[in-house]
Amino acid sequence: MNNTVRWDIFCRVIDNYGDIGVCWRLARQLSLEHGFAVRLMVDDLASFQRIQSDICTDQAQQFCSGVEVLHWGDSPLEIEPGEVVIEAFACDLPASYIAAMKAKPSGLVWLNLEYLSAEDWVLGCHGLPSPAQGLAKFFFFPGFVDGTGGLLGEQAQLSARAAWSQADSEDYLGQWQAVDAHSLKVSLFAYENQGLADLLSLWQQSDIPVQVFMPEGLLLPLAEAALGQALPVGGTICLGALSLSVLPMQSQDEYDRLLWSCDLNFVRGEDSFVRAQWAALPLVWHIYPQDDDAHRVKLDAFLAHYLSACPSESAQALNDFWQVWNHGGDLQAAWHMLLPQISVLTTHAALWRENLIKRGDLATNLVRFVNSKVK
Ligand code: TRH
Repeated sequence: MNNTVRWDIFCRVIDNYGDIGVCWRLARQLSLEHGFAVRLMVDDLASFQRIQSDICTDQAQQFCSGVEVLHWGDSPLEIEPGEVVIEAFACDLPASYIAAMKAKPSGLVWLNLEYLSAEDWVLGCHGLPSPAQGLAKFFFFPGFVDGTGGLLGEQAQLSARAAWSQADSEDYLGQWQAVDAHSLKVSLFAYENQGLADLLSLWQQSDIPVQVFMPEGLLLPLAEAALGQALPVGGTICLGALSLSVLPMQSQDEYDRLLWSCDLNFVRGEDSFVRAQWAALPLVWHIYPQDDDAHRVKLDAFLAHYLSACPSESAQALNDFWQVWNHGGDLQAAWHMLLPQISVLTTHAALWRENLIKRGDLATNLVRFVNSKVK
């Protein structure tokens, strides 16, 4: 396959930034690293612009980082389908596009890119065909183990991470607040989390300085309520041992640099969660909450994998903190157990990343899978 092969990626933004975050990362990588002609159809350009500031919200068609971006609106999409079609997160392709796919004589591979989960059933479903509209559609599952599609990870970012130094971290964080060599540096990205007030309170009373870098978003109103003051984006407040900077939304690549620069990263959803693993530093995951509590099983499934080779005291501390952060409980006690384990958890995070690298990245695995299906 080469750059005469077109990949079409369809993305519907359900909420937040993860849907477009995953699709944009994949689109860029397929174009920049694999040399394909990539077209990204997305229904919400405003959300897209939040993570890629040069996206214009009023353009039906535009080019960005070598990817053709089309606004997926209500009117029928009259385009010739690509050779590879990716439906992200079962977003349902437009009827006009499916009709054009059926009319295409041969050589089309259609995949549904699924949500990330560490549950065992993923292994049995990854790569399976499912007849749809008279065409074969394949399920492609990201994952953490052999037999899944792996995780999205660009070669350029993995190399840049490896070359990132202590001085780079200080320069990066120094944009927001002067870096204290003896502080704990924390990035804080999560959904509305009822534990936030307790966390901010215990950081204020901490024995060591805690420097927090919080992207603007869902946590901001909660932090303002907890601290009883407005927190302007771009500003920093100091309360006891806590210094808290509120960051404007960064590009995806800049957000990676934030993760590489901190000692502990609070992340959420799917894509920031994966980025924190590539950052190879201790992380706290706020999983996307689901109505039927399905997220509890997903959280435990990941922890079982992630902590299987971690020293037991550190594993227990991280497990307990994640449970309290996600489901409530005594955050103060959990924090005091976690803090002394940061150094062991940093070593563990580096080993985890080495294992992920061995499994190959998702885009490369996807290209291999598609090649195996091309007749
Ligand atoms: O934003 P998320 O919660 O996204 C999602 C959605 O809720 C989605 O419906 C759900 O299915 C999925 O999670 C599991 O969290 P996530 O996945 O971490 O996506 C955030 C994206 O935003 C990610 O690509 C990183 C990016 N980002 C930036 O580019 N700049 C920033 O400053 C920050 C904080 C994030």
